[in-house]
Amino acid sequence: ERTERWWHRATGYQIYPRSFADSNGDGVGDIPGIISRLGHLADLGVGFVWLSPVYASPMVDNGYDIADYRDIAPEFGTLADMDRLIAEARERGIGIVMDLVVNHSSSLHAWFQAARRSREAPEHDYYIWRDPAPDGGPPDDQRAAFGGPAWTFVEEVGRYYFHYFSPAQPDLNWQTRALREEVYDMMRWWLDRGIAGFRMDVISLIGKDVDARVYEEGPDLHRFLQEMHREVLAGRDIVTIGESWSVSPDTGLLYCGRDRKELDMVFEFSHIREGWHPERGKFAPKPFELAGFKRALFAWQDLTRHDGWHALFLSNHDLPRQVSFYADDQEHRRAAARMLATVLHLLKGTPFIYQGEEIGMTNARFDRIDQYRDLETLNHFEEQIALGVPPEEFILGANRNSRDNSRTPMQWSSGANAGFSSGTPWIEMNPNAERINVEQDMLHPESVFAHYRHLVRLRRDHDVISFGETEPLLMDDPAIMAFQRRLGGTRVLVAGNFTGEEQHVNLPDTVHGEGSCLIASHSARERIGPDLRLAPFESFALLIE
Ligand code: ISL
Ligand code: CA
Repeated sequence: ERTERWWHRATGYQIYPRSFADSNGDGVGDIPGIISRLGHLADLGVGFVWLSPVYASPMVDNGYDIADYRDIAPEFGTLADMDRLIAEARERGIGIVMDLVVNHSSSLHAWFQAARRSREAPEHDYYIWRDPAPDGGPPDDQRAAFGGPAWTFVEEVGRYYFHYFSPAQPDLNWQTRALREEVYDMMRWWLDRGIAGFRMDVISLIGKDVDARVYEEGPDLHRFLQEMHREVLAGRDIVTIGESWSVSPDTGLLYCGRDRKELDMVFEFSHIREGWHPERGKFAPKPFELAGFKRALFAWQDLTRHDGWHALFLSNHDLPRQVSFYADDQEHRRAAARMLATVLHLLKGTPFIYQGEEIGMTNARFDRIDQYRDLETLNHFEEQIALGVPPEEFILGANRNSRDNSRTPMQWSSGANAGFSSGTPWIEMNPNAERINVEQDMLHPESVFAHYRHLVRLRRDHDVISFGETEPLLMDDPAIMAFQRRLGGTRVLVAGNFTGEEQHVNLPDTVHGEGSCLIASHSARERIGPDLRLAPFESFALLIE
């Protein structure tokens, strides 16, 4: 059976360092800023922080382009600051999980600089090179995820290198043993500094076979993850979370099954993709449908019933603010934010909170392309406009699903720049910062923060929440998400209304009963019978023993 690990009862918190807290007024969040806000995280009760990249980087992709894996970007601080963050977080019982970005490096990394100078350099084989086509053009027509061709030419070696993302992010060649050794060595170096684990960026891409155009879950993925486990992870009391855009219930346990010796859990995106346009992608608005979303989440609950583990999230730095995307960021914002938290955090798995989510921060609205900073959005804008898409139409889709609308700075107070920075923030603040911020939220009787804090504690204190089985209810209902958790004779009944209208709900007789209210957004509930009425965006959980 399962041995209990610390992260089974913990809640994670994602910090996007650029936008969290700026200590020196240059408009960019930094590590001393994070240290100054550790009290906020301790108050919330989170067990660990997933820190988006803080390594030395030219910041073409805000740090997801690493130039030195063993140093910190000067705008974020120093290695000494990082050590201090690890130590001070630890004193508060919070582990620091680093972002491991090893599908690619920055083109400014010393490895790539050596690789591009000579075919004979040992580092040349750390990257993926192909000869030009007979006409001198790229080897083939593969495209990069951030727009443009996936191949860029280097004069000195007369070859093209492969980049799944931007040209500034050349893919590392995992087939080269020496490269893998370098990565493992670097991981051990960080673990020895006392970090609590890794979130592994697009890790499902490392086994790719470029010639066969197989990127996700390529033939060597699991061989490499098992090797990494043997060489680095085994025997350490850490947590590992892989990011995989392709993983499905069919392949999930290959990453995180008990006997696989690979990862502890994966960020999977099936529920997220439910909100995207099936053909036209993330920049084409599409109304959200709850039924498909529930099917996706419950399929993973079912998968992880006896083996593996579910990483639970709705938002991150690549995704829109959840209250805006899935619920209501206007009239019912507080109830909606609390409802989304209730139904996600009471599932089985490890929940993640994206900075600002705990106060119900909303997507910022941008009207002009020059308000955007993200290379993905800017490149897609160019491409779409060239294809004849009207700019206003593109901006509409971008407001819904671009990465920047959720990357605006953390809103701490009603002061200048919401207490984020005394200078000019690197990206515009959300204009609602004066109203929606940590200070204001904590004063409010319907505090979103207080609701999250409560959920974090419930998970820590109740076995049924950490380990109980999940039984979906009303699976096809387009308005309500409801389920039961069960462990021994204890059950928890959870329900949330995803609409702005009152809903009349008929739960099966078998779940009716009386108990104690664990959490509620409206008035406390102690009994469930026929014809349950749920107010707009109401949510609650009832413990029945
Ligand atoms: O959100 C996405 C799907 O269209 C992509 O923008 C994103 O690249 C994908 O989610 C993978 O994300 C991770 O790797 C990228 C980095 O830009 C993202 O921030 C990171 O989370 C490349 O390192
Ligand atoms: Ca700063």
